[in-house]
Amino acid sequence: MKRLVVVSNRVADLTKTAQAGGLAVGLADSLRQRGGVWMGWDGQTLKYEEEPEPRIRKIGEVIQATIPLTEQDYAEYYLGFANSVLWPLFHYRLDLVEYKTAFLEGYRRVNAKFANALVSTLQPDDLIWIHDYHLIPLAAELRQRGCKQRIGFFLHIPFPPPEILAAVPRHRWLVECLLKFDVVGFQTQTDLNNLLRYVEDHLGCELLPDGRVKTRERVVIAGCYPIGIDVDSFVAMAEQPNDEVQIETKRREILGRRQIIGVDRLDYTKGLPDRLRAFARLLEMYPEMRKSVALMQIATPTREEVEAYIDIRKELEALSGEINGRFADFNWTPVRYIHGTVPREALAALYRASQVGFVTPLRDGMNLVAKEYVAAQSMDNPGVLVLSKFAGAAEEMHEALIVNPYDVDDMARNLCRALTMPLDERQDRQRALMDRIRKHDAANWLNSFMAALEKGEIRREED
Ligand code: ADQ
Repeated sequence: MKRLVVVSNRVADLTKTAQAGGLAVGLADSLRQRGGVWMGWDGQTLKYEEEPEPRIRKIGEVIQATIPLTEQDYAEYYLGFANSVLWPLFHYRLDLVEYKTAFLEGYRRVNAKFANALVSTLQPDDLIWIHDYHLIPLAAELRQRGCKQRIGFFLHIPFPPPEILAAVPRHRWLVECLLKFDVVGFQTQTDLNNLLRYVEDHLGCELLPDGRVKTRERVVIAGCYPIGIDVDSFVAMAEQPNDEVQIETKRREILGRRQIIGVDRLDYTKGLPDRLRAFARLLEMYPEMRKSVALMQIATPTREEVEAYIDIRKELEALSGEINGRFADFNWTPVRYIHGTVPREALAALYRASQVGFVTPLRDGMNLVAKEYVAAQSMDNPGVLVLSKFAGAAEEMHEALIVNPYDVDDMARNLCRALTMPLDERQDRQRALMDRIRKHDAANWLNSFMAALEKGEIRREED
């Protein structure tokens, strides 16, 4: 079996994988079986003139290789090109793109640093798997250094239509970089189609009948590999009793109250302000819902140095205060807004104790919260998933109540429908959704991508 080399912006903590999510666990297991390397930034910013050697740690059969960045790299590559250009651009938010030439230079410089650090650890037979938008030029950099190994890329976030992509300078270069990989994987068919349309219209590439892209140098497999969760381990976690959540749930049961739950990184792509407005609209449109339902929104802070993230935090705090001010009673708080992270075990128990999972991103690569919510439900009395049509997950999770995250009234109506849905319909939907998340679980994602990378297998479009 060939060794696997995984590269991502940050490295998962390989000593703590038992508590981590399905993605990190799956990749780490695969690395352990095959032996391999996981390389990424160590999260530190240091002052240096000469690039330091990567820091190597051996954890069982896996080598962890990390490099530090400079303050300038962090500002231009991470906060700049990755999170102020590519992140908004790929989420169709041209209004939030802040393009600067220095950001592009920083992005190229850091990708070159990754390549320099990586080449010294590579063996001729390695399979290299690069993750996400931070590292699009990495295959090109590696090829320049003589790397002949098979290299795959998986994009965790959406890929925009050519009309949006073309608005950013150097868009052609970005896509040409993607075509230096042997395999390019996307979350959904929509993302894949966007790439295919671009390479055909802007680069004049030939699309082969089996779906591969022919360039002057190589034939690239471009495929759709929807990411999933480790369903069984999430089910097991949700079935574990959690004292604090149980006490809270009992109290709600006595009072006859239901709970709607939202769990997200605090990001403008997640549609949080309109989600809160939709909940307020539910209370307006259906006054009988007052005092009988509450919204718990857990939002983990991220990228707090980027302006757009400071704004969204302020907006949400103001909105939750406003809704509570308007509707709260001495013994009922309609919105519980938690600005922080909840441990995974508590999260699983909270999903299970909530009658509605409310997942309304304006645009999302996949959205694993939607899948976790379904995995956490009990078949005896399952909750209902209300899901944005713009989450990648909506391409497969048809039995959720699918909503338009820009339409507050539509979301309010569907919340009401979810809260009043009869048991047999909830069970039918739950059964079908469980089948789907099992079919597209973390192992399936990993195996199908690895089959393309290792054996050149082409994945056929499924239902
Ligand atoms: P994210 O944008 O981070 O991921 P998501 O897929 O929902 O979005 O994954 C978030 C993970 O973090 C989930 O496992 C969730 O449980 C956890 N999480 C989120 N908020 C939390 C909180 N407040 N407390 C505790 N845990 C929390 C990116 C893309 C997605 C894509 C994934 C995987 O943006 O579209 O699905 O990568 O490819």
